[in-house]
Amino acid sequence: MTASELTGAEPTGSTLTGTGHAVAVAHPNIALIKYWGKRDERLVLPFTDSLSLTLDVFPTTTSVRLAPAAEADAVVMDGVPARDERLRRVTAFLDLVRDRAGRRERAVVDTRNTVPVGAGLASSASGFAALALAAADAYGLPTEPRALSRLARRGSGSAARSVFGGFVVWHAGPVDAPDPDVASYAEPVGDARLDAALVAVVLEAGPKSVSSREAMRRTVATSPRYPEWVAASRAELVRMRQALRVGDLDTVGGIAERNALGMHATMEAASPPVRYLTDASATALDTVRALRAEGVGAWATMDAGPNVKVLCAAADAERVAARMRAATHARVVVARGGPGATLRAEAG
Ligand code: 2P0
Repeated sequence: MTASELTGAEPTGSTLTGTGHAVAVAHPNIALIKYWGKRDERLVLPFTDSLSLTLDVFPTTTSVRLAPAAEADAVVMDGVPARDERLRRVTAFLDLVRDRAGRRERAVVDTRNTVPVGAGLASSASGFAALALAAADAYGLPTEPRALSRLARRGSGSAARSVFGGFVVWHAGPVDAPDPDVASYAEPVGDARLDAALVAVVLEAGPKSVSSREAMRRTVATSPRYPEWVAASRAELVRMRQALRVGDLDTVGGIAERNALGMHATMEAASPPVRYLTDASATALDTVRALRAEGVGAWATMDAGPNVKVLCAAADAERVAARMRAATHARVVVARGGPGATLRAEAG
């Protein structure tokens, strides 16, 4: 079912400002230094800077079409009408766009993911990056990348990073910034010199039991380890940027794995504990360690789900993928650095 069929809304033509209809594509990103915890929930301002690689797999394609006659937004995700929390988040995001654009028209949103939704493979990053670009273009807001990154952040923190391709850093912004919303955005790590791959081991494709939003909240509020992780993460980001500059994969990988394990240890110390990693994750982690013991540069990172992503040199990716497949019997996908969010020309 398409969103237009759902509402019966007729497609609109171009409007006074904004194109009235836009289609955008964005890719997920995987953080090597994680974002975990908000200092401001409404503005989605993180406690720490984070650093990621945008992937060249699992794109999300999102169409936003203004529907002046409609009384409510209609949102279809992968052919299914969105309801409850998912619908509420998209509508709240469109309300922000409408507010900024001084517009009132509701919209028909049709979004197609190629990544399992809600399984720690960053569908909200590609999803809100694509939605931000398509909605900004359709409603006539600036689509300049930094402004877009700030806007995407309001939908989902990690989406701020998917606006850009390759290695990306998201600045938390100074706590005493005159306008903290303006001070928190992502930008490319322009001087990164690393030909890396991320091998995604898809152990589970179902939705997670605790949303990352709730898990972050619980971690910040109750984990005695959180302040220690924040301090470590800040130091690790500085060292990782240096290592990226000189193409030192061993250092980048070592920091990334420690940062991810530290994040999971921190949330497991929350009350009640948040545990995303499973026995299958542990098997994957053991395989990564075994590869390293054999002299293959491979390091693991895990997000809000059991899936394991393995960072390695691009030249080692197929070998690493074969080992991960053999050890876990899971679907394994090799990803490289991918592009930032783009508009598709055929919308009109
Ligand atoms: C990250 N994750 O840096 C971290 C690491 C998961 C683990 O960003 O609440 O969907 O919408 O801002 O961006 C996933 O959280 O959270 C995430 P919200 P988001 O990639």
